[in-house]
Parts: sequence; structure tokens; C-alpha cells
Amino acid sequence: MKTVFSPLHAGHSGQMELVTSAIVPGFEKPSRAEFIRARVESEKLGPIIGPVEHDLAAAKRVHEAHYIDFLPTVWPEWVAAGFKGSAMGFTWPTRGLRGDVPPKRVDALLGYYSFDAGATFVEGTWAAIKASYDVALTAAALVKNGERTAFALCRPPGHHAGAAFMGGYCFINNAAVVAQWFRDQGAKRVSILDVDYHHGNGTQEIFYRRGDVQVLNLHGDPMVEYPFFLGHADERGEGDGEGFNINYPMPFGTIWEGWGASLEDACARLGAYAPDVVIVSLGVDTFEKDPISQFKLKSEDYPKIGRRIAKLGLPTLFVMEGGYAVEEIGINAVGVLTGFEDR
Ligand code: OKS
Ligand code: ZN
Repeated sequence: MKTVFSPLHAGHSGQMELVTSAIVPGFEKPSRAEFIRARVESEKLGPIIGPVEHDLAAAKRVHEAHYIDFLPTVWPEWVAAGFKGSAMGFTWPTRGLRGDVPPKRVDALLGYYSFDAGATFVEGTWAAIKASYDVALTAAALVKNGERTAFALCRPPGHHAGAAFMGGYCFINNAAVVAQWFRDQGAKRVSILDVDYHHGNGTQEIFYRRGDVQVLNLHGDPMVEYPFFLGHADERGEGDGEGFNINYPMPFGTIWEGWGASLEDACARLGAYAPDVVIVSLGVDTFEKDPISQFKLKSEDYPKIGRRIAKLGLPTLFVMEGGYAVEEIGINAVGVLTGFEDR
């Protein structure tokens, strides 16, 4: 299969993030994408091609226009205001505060447009966000034009980004963008299968009231795991979307036995939905050695994921999300893809 990749991701580097009790160097770092790209090459997965540039119209089909227009202004405004370091919010409009009046300072707007301080900007961040979006759309076009599958090696990731907010290393929701793009290109139904360790709260929010995009999410139980405030099993969609959002929260320590059973159920529901195309939000932070996650999948498990998805027999686009054990991230991510190709 073809991989779409842009070197512009590398400018999103050196950003800090807020975690429990500290501000630390971001786990979401350039070496992640470089290890994956190197493994795509060494495994001879197929050609690696650059992205075609797109305007932001496809992003504005799933995100609010004012949010998308805000993103490229962040770093220039941050610098103009005399701020240094990583640009991140520090005040959030939670319950009891006004979420409908955007303030006029960039540091305040960063809080207004986010749910945590995990999506932080440095000088090259906007260029990386835009390149990641272009990578996803370019890979989507390969599948639309008849390839059975393609790999969008996106960085930064996207699944925590909602219609009007960023968070959890995510700015533009690449998987949601391409799902909508396939609909706009004539697909009747699209399924998004999110196998990242974390719940894809942004993807769920974007499609929650829609029956034309099925969203299936396998993840750590939000009672005890980030993003904490969405991803429970009783969230099944609303209105036209009733029954088309399916969550599989799982406990810390989950191994292949339990995880694979959830995947089996998700694939059965996906097959019954009979979408025209499947988008896999491909996170490999389910890995036993992942530094920020609590599942215990082994490298030998990742090809099984790919094989099960391939058995659906549907056009499938893989969109990279999380995974922070950089030494093994390429083995695990490309393991899913070679498993899909059954080799
Ligand atoms: C705290 C961020 C906590 C975890 C973010 C998880 C990102 C991820 N600053 N999502 O799939 O991998
Ligand atoms: Zn994750």
C-alpha cells in the first residue's frame, strides 16, 4: 500500500505540555513519525508519496470556520504579544462560565478553543497541522480512486479535536475530515474505527447526531483514563445518530484476549452497517511499553488487528493517531498494515 507523508511535521517540535503535576516536553514528538516512516521503508510496505496541498474547505465541513481560521493566527499573535515558549491555554470556559464570547487575547483564546493544555503551539505547528490535513486528504483520494487501502502518516494526530476545540495533541480531526470528504464524494455510509488507546472524543462529538457516519471506539475506560469526560458505553448517539456511536471502554491492564473480543464485536457491527469505506484511526498506544498508556498489547498482536480489519473486505484508509513508545512505534503501526495485507 502507498503511504502519504510530509516532512513538515518536524517543525512541530520542542513543545511543552501540561500533565499531572508538571509541565513537561511533549510526548508527541517528531521521532514518532520518523520511526514509522523508517519502518514503512524497511518493511517495503510500498511507495511513500508527498501530499497534495488543499484549501481549508474540507476542514470547515466538520469544524467551525472560526476555529479553523484561529489556528494559523496563534503563533504570530503569541509572538506579537511578546510571549515566549509554547503557546497553550491556561483558563477554560467550563460549566458556569461563558463559552459563547471569544475573548481578545491569544492566550485566552487558546483556552477558549481547547479542553486541555495538551495541544500546544510552537513556530512550526500550523505548518505541521496543515501538512497532516493534506496527508489525510491525499491518502483519501487514493482510496477514492480505486486503491483498496492507503496509509495517511499524519502528525500531529486528530481524534481529540472537536468541531471547535483542540486538545490531547490534536488540532484538526483528520479522520473526521476524510470521513466527511468521502460522504461529499458520494459515499452513502462511512465507518470510523478508532483503535487508539484513548477515546476519540472529537470524532464522537462531530458525528454524534448523524446516522451516515458510524463511529466505533476502543479505549481505556474514561472513569480512570484521559480524556475522562467522554467515552462511556452509554453514549450511543442521539437523534438520527442513535445507535451509530459505539464505545468499548476497557480496564487498565487489558491484553489481547479482551481487546480482541471488543474488536470482534466492533467489526461485526461495522460489517452489518455495510459502509462504502472504513477509516481506521490508527493509534498504537495500546502497546505494553507505551509510556502514557495502560493496556498490554504486544507487538505480535498488531498484525492480528490488520488481518481482522482486512477480513471486512472494504476499502480502508488508515489515519495515524497516537503511540509514544518510539522504539517500537514503527514495528507496531506497520505491523497493522502488513497484517492487513496478510504478509
Ligand atoms: C496531557 C495529555 C494526556 C494524554 C493525551 C493523549 C493523546 C493521545 N497533556 N490520544 O490518542 O494519544
Ligand atoms: Zn492515544
